[in-house]
Amino acid sequence: MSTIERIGYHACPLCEATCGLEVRSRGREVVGIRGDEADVFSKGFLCPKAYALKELDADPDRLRAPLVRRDGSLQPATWEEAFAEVERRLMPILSEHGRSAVAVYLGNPSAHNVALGIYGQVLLRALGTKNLYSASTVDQMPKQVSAGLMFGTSLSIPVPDLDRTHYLLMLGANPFVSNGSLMTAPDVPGRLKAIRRRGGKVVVIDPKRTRTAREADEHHFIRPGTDAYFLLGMVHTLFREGLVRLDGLAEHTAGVEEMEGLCRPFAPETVAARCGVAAEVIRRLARELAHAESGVVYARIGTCTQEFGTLASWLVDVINVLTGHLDRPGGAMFTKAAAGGQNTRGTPGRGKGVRFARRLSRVRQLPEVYGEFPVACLAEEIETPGDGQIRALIAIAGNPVLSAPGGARLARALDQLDFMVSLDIYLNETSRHADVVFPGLSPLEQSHYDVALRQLAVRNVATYSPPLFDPPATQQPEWHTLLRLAAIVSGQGSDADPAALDDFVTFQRVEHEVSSPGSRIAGRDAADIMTALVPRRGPERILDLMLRTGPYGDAFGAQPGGLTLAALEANPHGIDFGALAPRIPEALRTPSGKIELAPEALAADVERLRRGLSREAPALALIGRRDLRSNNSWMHNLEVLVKGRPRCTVQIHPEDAARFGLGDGALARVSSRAGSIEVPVEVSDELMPGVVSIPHGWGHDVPDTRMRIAAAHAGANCNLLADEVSLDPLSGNSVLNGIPVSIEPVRN
Ligand SMILES: Nc1nc2c(c(=O)[nH]1)N[C@H]1C(S)=C(S)[C@@H](COP(=O)(O)OP(=O)(O)OC[C@H]3O[C@@H](n4cnc5c(=O)[nH]c(N)nc54)[C@H](O)[C@@H]3O)O[C@H]1N2
Ligand SMILES: Nc1nc2c(c(=O)[nH]1)N[C@H]1C(S)=C(S)[C@@H](COP(=O)(O)OP(=O)(O)OC[C@H]3O[C@@H](n4cnc5c(=O)[nH]c(N)nc54)[C@H](O)[C@@H]3O)O[C@H]1N2
Ligand code: SF4
Ligand SMILES: [Mo]
Repeated sequence: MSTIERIGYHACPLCEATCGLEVRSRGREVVGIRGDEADVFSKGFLCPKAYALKELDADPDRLRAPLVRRDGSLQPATWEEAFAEVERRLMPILSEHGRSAVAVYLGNPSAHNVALGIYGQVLLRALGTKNLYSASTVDQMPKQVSAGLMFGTSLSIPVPDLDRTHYLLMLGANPFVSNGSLMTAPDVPGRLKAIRRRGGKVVVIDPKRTRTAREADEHHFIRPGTDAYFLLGMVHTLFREGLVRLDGLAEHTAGVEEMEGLCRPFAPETVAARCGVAAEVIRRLARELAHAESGVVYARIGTCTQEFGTLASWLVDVINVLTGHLDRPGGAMFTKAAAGGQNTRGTPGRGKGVRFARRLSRVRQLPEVYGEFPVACLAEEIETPGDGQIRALIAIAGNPVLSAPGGARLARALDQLDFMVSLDIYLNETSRHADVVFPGLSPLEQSHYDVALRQLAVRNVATYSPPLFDPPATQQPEWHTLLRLAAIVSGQGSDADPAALDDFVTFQRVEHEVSSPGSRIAGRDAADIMTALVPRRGPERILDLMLRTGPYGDAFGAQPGGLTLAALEANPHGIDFGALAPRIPEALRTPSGKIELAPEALAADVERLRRGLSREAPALALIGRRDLRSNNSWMHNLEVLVKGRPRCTVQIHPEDAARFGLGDGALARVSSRAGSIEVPVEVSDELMPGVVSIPHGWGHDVPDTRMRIAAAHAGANCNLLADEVSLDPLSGNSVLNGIPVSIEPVRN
């Protein structure tokens, strides 16, 4: 064993903050992880989860060989056997029932893993299924819908210019714990504290007095699911008090008058009772924001996973526009990403925009959004017989049995499938249902570039991390696995050569690029470009293509000194392209070439909001929460993170605890229309009275998994309380916050 210590740099792939890590190793063993002080963006920051990468890397439960179901149980198999089994089982389903009989589910890590991101799309194209599902419809889809309609592409989501703002109004987010989302910034806590240090103000709206709320200047409780009312009350105030000030945005904005009409029924006095925030507070916050030297409204998952998720997401940016804070330093700004940004491609300032509902789901007739159906439809599409029924599933880096509503039903449905494939690093609550499981790699054995998250960063930054370790000889990188699956579903068989396939898909991509009118290499020779990419292969080759044709790229010689992957390799701590700069109108891709303030679909949904005005709040409403030492459902097999007091508890206000006869530490049964779970009680005056909180991602007490530590810290699955029926109609996003529940002591 080598005694020489090696130092390598790698971006943390766990959450959206993208911290740079310094990893010390001896041979194949990680001996230490700390923040990379020289990282241009994270400057040494990390959170406790980063240390757990060492344990994740070494976790003996992590899968290291394919598994194939034989005689009812999953058994280790060779790669050839596993691909052959996929071909043998999947091809008859495709030929007998068509492409859409095979569904795909994409989980959250596919947004953090460049191989899965790029080659997952290759598989999808080869498969040609209409049945695509993902974690997006239990997360941020509402924001993608509202941003697409207003600004023209699915990731044209303005982010708060955290480092320069003087006023931040934050709803439904707890970045002291989550480290931020749809707002990529390492050390959000530090950046929030800096706002206050420079004399600015932070206001938090949340049904819980969270860690973030405690660190803010002001916090107000809000009834779960009512943010759209609160925000419309602010819009109303802006118009009523003459605070609307578009300045330079005026000539680029359509729909201001419509917006004025739409907010009329929602005076602060009218919405106050519904949302639980006093009219005077709503009015004052509107004035403060309008008068702030620079300011921004930012909202995240609490405002998305609710029945008015798309409306709330939209109104956030409506306020940013009406107060003149959009596209201004210190306001809500558009990142200009080095790679992959749709709003850096094509004709600047105008585009095709977005279209939804091009088809409807078979059983419930729910509209498609960005090519996917709500994950809440997955179980019924598997269960319901008839033409178009889903008969097979490919699950990639996802655990919908725990992360989606109605997990028990979904688990039963998965067992009814004729065939299921999982790509995962664990045998867990979802992959245990598969017939073939392909293992992923340790994050440290993979290269890393955040294609998606860098499009939402609060600075324009690019960082590439090469793999720190070679994968074991017995393992294949995930892009190989995805290419070989693509070959199988396109009829080339299970023994197709990944290298040849990779040449083919890369060449297709290059051809598409040189024939795209707006491309920086439009009209160039595709073969020349391929030659310029030699000797790279796989994700690196495509990433190099994306970077070089991106806004900072060298455009293959046309812009000498421009960005290339080689330049990133030479700068392991990242390259900083500076603070966000104004991008309106250039960033717009709407057909009108304007910011659409009142898109028809959103305006039409305001009527639903009006009808709900007089609705009473449920006696008890369930919300979710995150924990600094947890990451959705899959970091629970690491002792460093799960040791200590149980994390999966129901938090409840002392008055409610007394009312329902619940003591701290007692076991409670929480029930909803959909189901019932038992969890220990944690009495906490941080909760709004009438609101209880349970984190998601727990419930590891099912058989036939291989996560020994997680099983010993099982917790309960709160998504058994969420149902498949409640969703935001515009985005298909599930309602996971504000679920009416009852609670009672469990008596032994
Ligand atoms: N009630 C409630 N439910 C929620 C939420 C909530 O706030 N409340 N949040 C929602 C949100 S925001 C999200 S993003 C979803 C997440 O939903 P999912 O993506 O379905 O679930 P995860 O728990 O992220 O599961 C990730 C899976 O990927 C595997 N994995 C990790 N790394 C890799 C890799 O490199 N390769 C491969 N192949 N696999 C890998 C893990 O083992 C795990 O099985 O959950 C949602 N569910
Ligand atoms: N440690 C850790 N970090 C993570 C994750 C993790 O699991 N653990 N998951 C990652 C993922 S996938 C994501 S998407 C992000 C999410 O990042 P965030 O959006 O910051 O997510 P949360 O920390 O769950 O904060 C959501 C807040 O919304 C509040 N809330 C609930 N309902 C409502 C409501 O109706 N209105 C308002 N105004 N507030 C409400 C909750 O009380 C909670 O404080 O975090 C990422 N980072
Ligand atoms: S904040 Fe996120 S990216 Fe940074 S170290 Fe923690 S988990 Fe990793
Ligand atoms: Mo998420």
